[in-house]
Amino acid sequence: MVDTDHDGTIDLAEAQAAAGKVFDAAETDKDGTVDAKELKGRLSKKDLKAADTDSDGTLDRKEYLALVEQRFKAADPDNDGTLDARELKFPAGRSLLQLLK
Ligand SMILES: [Ca+2]
Ligand SMILES: [Ca+2]
Ligand SMILES: [Ca+2]
Repeated sequence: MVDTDHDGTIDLAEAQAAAGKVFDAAETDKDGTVDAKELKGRLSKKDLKAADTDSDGTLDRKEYLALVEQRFKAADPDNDGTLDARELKFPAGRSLLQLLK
């Protein structure tokens, strides 16, 4: 689903496109941000706080996508700019996928 060009790997653009859709779907009260309730367990309280760079208790789209980029980089230890199935199975890859579905 995330792998829109079907090459078997996920690049950052695909991850951010998927994350943007998740953000829009999760953002049910249309106030422009997602709070813990809207995130439905995708993020722990601690992770939400760490990603909430303006400390307003919620994540706006920019904060959400910045977190996706950060997790993408953490999940890409060979630094080739794509995540293959093997990389996605590691904890860092799985924590990225949580933000994409
Ligand atoms: Ca909201
Ligand atoms: Ca915020
Ligand atoms: Ca890689």
